[in-house]
Amino acid sequence: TIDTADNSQTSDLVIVYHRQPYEEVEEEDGSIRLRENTSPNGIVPTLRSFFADADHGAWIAWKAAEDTANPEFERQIEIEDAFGRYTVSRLPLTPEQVRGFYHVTSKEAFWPILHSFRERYNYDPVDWPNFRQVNWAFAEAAAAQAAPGAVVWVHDYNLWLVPGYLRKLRPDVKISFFHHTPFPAADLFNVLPWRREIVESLLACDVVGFHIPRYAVNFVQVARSLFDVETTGRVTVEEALINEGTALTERSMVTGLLHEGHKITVAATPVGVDVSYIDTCARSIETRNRMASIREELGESQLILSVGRTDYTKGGAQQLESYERLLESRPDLRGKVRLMHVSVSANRNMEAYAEIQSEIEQVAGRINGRFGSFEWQPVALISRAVPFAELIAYYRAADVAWITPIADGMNLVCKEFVASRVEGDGVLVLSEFAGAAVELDAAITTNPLSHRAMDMAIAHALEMVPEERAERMKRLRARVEAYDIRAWGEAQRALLDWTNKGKRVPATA
Ligand code: GDG
Repeated sequence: TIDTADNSQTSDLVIVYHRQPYEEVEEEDGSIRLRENTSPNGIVPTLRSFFADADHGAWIAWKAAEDTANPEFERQIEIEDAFGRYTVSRLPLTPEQVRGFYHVTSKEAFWPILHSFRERYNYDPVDWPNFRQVNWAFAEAAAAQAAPGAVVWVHDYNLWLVPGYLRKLRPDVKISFFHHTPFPAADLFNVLPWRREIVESLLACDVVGFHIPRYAVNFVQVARSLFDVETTGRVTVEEALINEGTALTERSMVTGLLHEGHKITVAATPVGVDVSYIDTCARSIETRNRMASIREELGESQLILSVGRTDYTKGGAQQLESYERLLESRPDLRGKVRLMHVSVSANRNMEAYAEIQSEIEQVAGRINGRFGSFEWQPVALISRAVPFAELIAYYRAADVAWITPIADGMNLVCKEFVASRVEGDGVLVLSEFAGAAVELDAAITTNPLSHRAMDMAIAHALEMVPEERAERMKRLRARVEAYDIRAWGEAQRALLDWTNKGKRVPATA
């Protein structure tokens, strides 16, 4: 246990998120400058905004040891920005630690199970003691920063063991954990041999959060399969999360667990996008000019847009195959439609991702070879990251956004597309296996594992009459605007306040 009387523990909100809140860039003279993360659409700015409510905050992230070997490296830096003052603790991790904890255990063992790809699950290379060590380091760093009774907010499966360790080090703090991925049912989750250790750690939290009710329901089922837990509340899922057209819909969920006398709130709060930022960007003169030139180049052709990380969960190859079938069965569409397929790899050095990348390149190459001509290229495959402002111009210029992951915790791309359609037109085709599908009932939902469903959905999208497009987009926009990133922030605050209510009572009360 860490002594809470130590004055260095001054933060009443500690965020444990693997990435730093700012990017470090090296200037020409070799000095290091901090700058905003280049993807303004991420959740990092939202997480930082929580510090506005804290007297002092802290953020725990990791940093590659080759950078931290520099004698001038500061393990802790103090940041003061628009949201207030906070400390960023940077844990130096060696390349072996990063590989073991992130690339192997998180990406090869956990990721496939979380997304129901049992056959991709790779157990053998896992170095479990290494995973424990890295999680312990995060827990220790959080414990060292947290003021008595502070809230510690931990993000994602790569830090699953942090809550349990932290609870031992600091019984006084309130712990909230948010999952950005799906959470599978017991038949699948319990494939993990570390299941008891992981779930016991999660049961040390005060709040365990997910995007949608299905994942919360699955977590409760897993917890009940492994421990003697009682359920303490059940609610009917709010209407905004019940789309009959998806495989992920749940109608009610348990909201509380009791484990060894400790209460855990289970919550489903779907993350949204920064609608006001996207709106401003979409309406800017630069975006409108860029969009006009994209449309001019297209001529009479319809543009189908697909955006996602290169990952087997995102279903890129299956989608391209559906496009190939479309061009095969509908000669009238040849020369009249183009697919822009943006597939950016975040983990180039991992074999599984290199494989999927080459599969995508192969199918795209085959389509262009079979159907393309000097004047018309059916697929434009983009494998490098497109700047966000450029992406918004494509979102605006597209006729159809075709987003068909095999499994996806939420999927923000489809919400960004909707937020960009300020003129109220455009069609969204969305996989029923993306968390977002339970909210977006006005999209054309489809099953990416069914050829027929995929082929019918894209054909329907290309032929949809303007009235139906406008009516669906209106409903989509209402939903995306109402449940934006700020609404998600409010929902988190409400949960954290609930957690924290003991501390908020004035000392005189
Ligand atoms: C995880 C969960 C959950 C993509 N290509 C480019 C680009 N992007 C941006 C998009 C979007 C983000 O990346 C991708 O977010 P997603 O939500 O679609 O997917 P994951 O990366 O898998 O995120 C997911 C999310 O966490 C949040 O909880 O929704 O289910 O898997 O914002 O715009 N951005 C730029 N250029 C690109 O080429 N600038």
